[in-house]
Amino acid sequence: MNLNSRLAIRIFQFLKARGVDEICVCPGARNSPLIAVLTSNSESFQSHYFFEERSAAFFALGRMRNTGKPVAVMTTSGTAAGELLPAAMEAHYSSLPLILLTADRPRTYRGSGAPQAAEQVGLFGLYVSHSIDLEREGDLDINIPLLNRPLHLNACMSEPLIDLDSDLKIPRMRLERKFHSVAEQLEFAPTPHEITHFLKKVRNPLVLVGMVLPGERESVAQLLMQWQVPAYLEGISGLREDPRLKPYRISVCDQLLERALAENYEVDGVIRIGGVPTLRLWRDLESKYASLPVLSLTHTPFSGLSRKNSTIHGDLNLLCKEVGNHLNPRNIKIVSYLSERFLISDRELTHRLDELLQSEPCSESGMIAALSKRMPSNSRVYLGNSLPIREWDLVAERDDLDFPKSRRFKDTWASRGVNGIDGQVSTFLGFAEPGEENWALVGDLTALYDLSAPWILAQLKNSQVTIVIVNNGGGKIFSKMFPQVEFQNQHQLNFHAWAELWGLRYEKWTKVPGNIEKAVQSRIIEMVPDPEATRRFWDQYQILLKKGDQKQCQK
Ligand SMILES: Cc1ncc(C[n+]2csc(CCOP(=O)(O)OP(=O)(O)O)c2C)c(N)n1
Repeated sequence: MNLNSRLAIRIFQFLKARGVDEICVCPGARNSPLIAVLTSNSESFQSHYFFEERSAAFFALGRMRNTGKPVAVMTTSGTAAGELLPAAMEAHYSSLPLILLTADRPRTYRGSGAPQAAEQVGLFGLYVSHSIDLEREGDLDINIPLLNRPLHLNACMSEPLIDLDSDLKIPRMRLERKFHSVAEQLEFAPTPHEITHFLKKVRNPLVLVGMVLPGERESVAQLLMQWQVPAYLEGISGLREDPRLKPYRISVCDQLLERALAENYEVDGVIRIGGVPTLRLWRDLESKYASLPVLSLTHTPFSGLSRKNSTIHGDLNLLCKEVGNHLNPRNIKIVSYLSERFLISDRELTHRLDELLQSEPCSESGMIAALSKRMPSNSRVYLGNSLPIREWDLVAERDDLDFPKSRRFKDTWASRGVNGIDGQVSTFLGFAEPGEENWALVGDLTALYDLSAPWILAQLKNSQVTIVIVNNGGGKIFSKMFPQVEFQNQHQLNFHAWAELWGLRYEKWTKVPGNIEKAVQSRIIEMVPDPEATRRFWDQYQILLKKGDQKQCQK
């Protein structure tokens, strides 16, 4: 047996030992030795076959979020390897253990410019914990840790490429290691002094909850019920619709601090739980509210702010327990008394917002609100960047149906690591769960970015998905930011032919139907909002917010 097969076997042993069960395979000649070993061992891994590496890597992100396990994506050499960079960046900031397995020509080809020979080692820069160059099985140290971030294995394959004895099996690994969660990997230190100090000192806190992993949601809910402080819950926190949190829930994200102040609740500290929040206030904390203290409790190591703040990261189950008792208990009663009017006024504003949505059912927000109400219960929802996630947070249905027996949305997720509009459909397809209602809501440019994503659907057994494209004719997020229409890449395209290409059902909605059926077959729904209604909605919404402003001025 020559070097290639032995190296391939070693690599697969390494992956198995780290809990990898799924590999996204993008075939080419250079990675043929790896594929030959893999196909002879089809019982060891579930393989998903792609022709396009970028989609494959984004799909792997969705699988990791779905299963909680690391996933490998394997490519041939050259630009194929480079296609993995965007997903590696997203995995880095989302703390997902994506394994990038790239085949390469032998080391002697480096810098030669020979066909399909490129400088692959170090290609992913800071976005991988290690970039390991492998030419022989002995090069792969089986003890290299897999952290919650990408890892690059670069496998040099010499010719002849395939030298397998038929039906060669991957020997069982002696070292059986399980995938370690963040909590297991990190030594959990006692709560640092600055955290306890922050929690004891803050009098009028505001909590912002970003993305929380499903296994950590109950701990966060318990913490919020214990604290009873006003909390803004993003959709991807999975807690937005939790009826137990309704008494403390702030529903409208805009002008939060100004509206709180208008009701005499002067926020003197922000506590963020989970991922970096999407709402505007988070950006304002850099400038307009740069002096406001911020404490972050998060499962990723990123503070999400360039200025001074306190960030502690680890398993939120542990963190919530640890910090729960540190908010000054005397404060809890005072805070709920002081924040009462703020909460009431937010409920009034939410009520007026809901009326507005009903009066403009053909506006973009009106359609998203109606869709969220009529979606089958227990749907798994994936939200694209950038307007869909923001509009969902503002207008989607907030109240659960029959908690805890049934949930309105079983899970809600988005890729908020680097907020890219690339690979969104592929990530959603990885996130989709067989036998369940899987819904994606993405913008039109976002969909256009990932046209090859449905390729994998044919390999997903029993997975029905619904991809809703909000086709507003370009990057409409920019219409709110810049006067020049050039930013928007406006277009007149529709997605009918795209659905046809992949054999998907197609519907076009200019108004959300009163009754939405469960998906019996994967489908694409093109939602085309009325631009005039959308403009009227935003104008009216600004007026609603201004009324709050006037109240503040009067004071
Ligand atoms: C890969 C990538 N390129 C560019 C951007 C910058 N960007 C943010 S939003 C956006 C437009 C999105 O348009 P669309 O998908 O139609 O959604 P909408 O404007 O309705 O939110 C762009 C280009 C990005 N986030 N990611």
